[in-house]
Amino acid sequence: GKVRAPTHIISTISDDRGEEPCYAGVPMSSIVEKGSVGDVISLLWFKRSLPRYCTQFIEICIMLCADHGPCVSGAHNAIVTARAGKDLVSSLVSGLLTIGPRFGGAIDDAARYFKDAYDRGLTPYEFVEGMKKKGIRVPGIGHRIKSRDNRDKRVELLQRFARTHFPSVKYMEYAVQVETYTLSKANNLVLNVDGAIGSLFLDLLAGSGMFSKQEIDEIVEIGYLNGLFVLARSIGLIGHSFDQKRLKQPLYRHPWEDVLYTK
Ligand code: Q5B
Repeated sequence: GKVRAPTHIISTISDDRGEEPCYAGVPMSSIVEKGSVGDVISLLWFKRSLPRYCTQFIEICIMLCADHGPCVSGAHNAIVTARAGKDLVSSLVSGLLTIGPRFGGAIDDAARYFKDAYDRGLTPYEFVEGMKKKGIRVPGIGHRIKSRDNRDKRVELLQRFARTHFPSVKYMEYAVQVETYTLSKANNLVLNVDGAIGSLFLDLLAGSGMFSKQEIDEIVEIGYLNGLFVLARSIGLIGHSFDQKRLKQPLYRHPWEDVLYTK
C-alpha cells in the first residue's frame, strides 16, 4: 500500500498546489468574483465562510482602526523610524511593536474578561471592583483623549452596526453597563475601541451560529482579536512611513525643553 513519509509542517488554511490557490478550500477565482477582504480574513483566520454581516463587521473594524493620527504610540514610532532613514518594513514593525496591553492590543483581554464576568453573572460593580482588588486595569476601558464628553465615534459606529445587524448584543450591552459604572469613577473611563471590538466579537461568535462553544473558548483563549488591530493599523503605519519620506523629513530629535532632567 501507500507509505506516507513523515511531514515537518501541518497546514490547514491554504493550498497553492492546484491550478489556483485556495483559502480554506475556496478557490481564489470564487473569492475574487464574489468575496471581500472580510471573506479572506474569515477563511484564513476562522477557516470558514461567515455570513455577510460578519464579514462587513470585520471590514468596519479594519477601516476604523486603520489610523488614529500621528500622535499615538504606533504612528509616533513609525514616523521616528522613517525619519531615521530606515526602510518601510523597519518603520512598520517599529510601530507594530508598540501594540500591547495599553495601546491597541487590549482586544483579546477585553473579550476574555468581559466573557468571564458576563458568563459568571457578575454585576458590573462586582467585576470592576474585583479587578481593582487584583490590581488589574479593566481591558477595553479608558482612553487618553476620549471621555464622557468627547465620545469615541468609532465605538458609536460599531455599536450602531451591531445593534442593527447582530442577532444579539448581550456582551456589548454588558460592556456598556461596565462603562456606566467606570464613568461614575472617572470621566475618561469610557468603553474604548478595543473594548467595543472585544465585546462585539464575542457577540458575533456567540450569535452567528457558526461556532461551537468549544471553538469560541479556543478563539478567546488563543487570542485572535488583537490581529484585527494589528492588521488594520499596519495600513496607517505604512501611510505614515510614506508620508515622512514624501515630506523628506530630517532625523527626529526630541527637544531638550520637553524633557525633565532630574536626579
Ligand atoms: N484607570 C488607555 O490611561 C489607558 C483604567 C483605570 C481601571 C482601567 C488606560 C488603560 C486599559 C487598556 C486599554 C486600549 C492607558 C486603549 C487604544 C487605541 C487608540 C489609542 C489612541 C488608537 C489610558 C489614571 C487613573 C488611574 C488608573 C485608572 C485607567 N484605566 N482603572 N480600569 N481600564 N486602559 N487600552 O489616561 O487611582 O489615579 O491610580 O490602561 O483598553 O489604545 O487614540 O490614543 O486608535 O490609536 O493614561 O484609541 O485607560 O490614565 O494611566 O494615568 O490612569 O485611571 O488606575 O487611577 P491614562 P492613567 P489612580 S484604546
